[in-house]
Amino acid sequence: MGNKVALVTGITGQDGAYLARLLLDKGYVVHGVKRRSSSFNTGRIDDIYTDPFAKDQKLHLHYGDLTDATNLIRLVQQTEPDEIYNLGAQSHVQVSFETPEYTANSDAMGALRILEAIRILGMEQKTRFYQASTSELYGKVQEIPQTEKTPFYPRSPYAAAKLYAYWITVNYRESYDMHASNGILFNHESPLRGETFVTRKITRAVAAIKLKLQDCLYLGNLDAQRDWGHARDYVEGMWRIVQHETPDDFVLGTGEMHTVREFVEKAFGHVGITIEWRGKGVDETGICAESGRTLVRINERYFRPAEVELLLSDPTKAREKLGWTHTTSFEVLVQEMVAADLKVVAMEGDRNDRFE
Ligand code: NDP
Ligand code: GDR
Repeated sequence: MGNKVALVTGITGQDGAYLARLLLDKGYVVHGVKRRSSSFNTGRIDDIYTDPFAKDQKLHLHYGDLTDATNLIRLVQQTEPDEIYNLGAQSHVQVSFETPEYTANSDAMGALRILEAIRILGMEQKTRFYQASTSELYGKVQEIPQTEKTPFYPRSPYAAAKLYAYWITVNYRESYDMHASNGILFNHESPLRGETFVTRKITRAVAAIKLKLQDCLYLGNLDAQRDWGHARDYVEGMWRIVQHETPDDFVLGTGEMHTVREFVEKAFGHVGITIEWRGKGVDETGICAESGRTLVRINERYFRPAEVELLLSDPTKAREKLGWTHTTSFEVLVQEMVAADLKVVAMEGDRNDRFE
């Protein structure tokens, strides 16, 4: 038997970069879809894409976009994948309030376009499909902790678009006997996390403040609670979902949650700064206990029109059926991200204010 072939949308993102490494390590030929961009957007995978012309190159990149059905059909036809991982998305919840239609087009219709490509090409029995579903589907709290059976209540255009993608995946599985599965993944982070998600925004700022390149970190809702794991663990979970004999939907998470405030305290703690909180609501500030300087302030622009206050997973099904569990603790995750950003920020110098 030859190498298995995987097609990955969103390969230039955080999860795409970790998943591509995992699949290459397992001997796959990996085809990744990258968007045309006016500047380089392959920074996260450059180290595994060193020589595109090498004879034994197992990673291939193709231009494409989830909003372009013709492109997706052609890519599926050309690459004949055994497995498709649909990780591509406009993935920022707050940005989705500003670009709701585009978010629906890429995140909801994108999933449909790939499923249709598989069907149009008659590949329902050959190609397995993974949809990057999200704990954002749970939105407004209906039940804690959240399982595969917890009702959904999306709270953003992003979550509403992902709700469609979730159900169309279930529907194609039931209608056309396809191996199509959803991973309902809780927040997962890493040094490769996008700079405008809260964890990376915090660890970058902590590094820049420590290196005296930034004065203050501006945040929104400090009380939000999230179930944060490491992306490396979660791409292993995605792969296991696709290998599972029967297609199904699985929650992946740590079963532990923390507030944004705790994340801030932990991150500063790793560079030897103790944060003391003063005031309430928009007037709350984080003060450096050692120097008395104000290092954290609240800015209303980071509050969302509708907030998801807390997310907490119950990943029992994944543990029992897939043998999957997270291996990186919250403590180690924060430490790894701060350590990585100390290096990144030192190299980039005083340009950190771009990442608000
Ligand atoms: P990122 O934002 O880091 O990556 C998103 C990827 O999608 C990038 O490669 C991006 O390209 C690509 N993309 C965006 N729009 C399009 C489009 N129209 N056509 C093709 N590709 C596009 O996200 P993550 O890696 O963190 O997440 C991966 C997936 O998992 C996403 O679908 C996300 O919604 C979902 N998810 C993420 C969770 C998390 O905590 N990280 C939790 C649950 C679900 P470019 O690099 O050019 O911007
Ligand atoms: P989330 O991640 O919305 O959970 O979506 P994000 O890190 O953006 O926000 C987490 C929580 O932190 C609060 N917050 C802030 N968020 C940002 N980005 N910037 C701030 O300054 C800030 N201050 C407080 C937010 O209000 C929120 O409550 C992520 C994405 O990866 C999705 O694609 C994915 O589906 C979900 O995780 C699971």
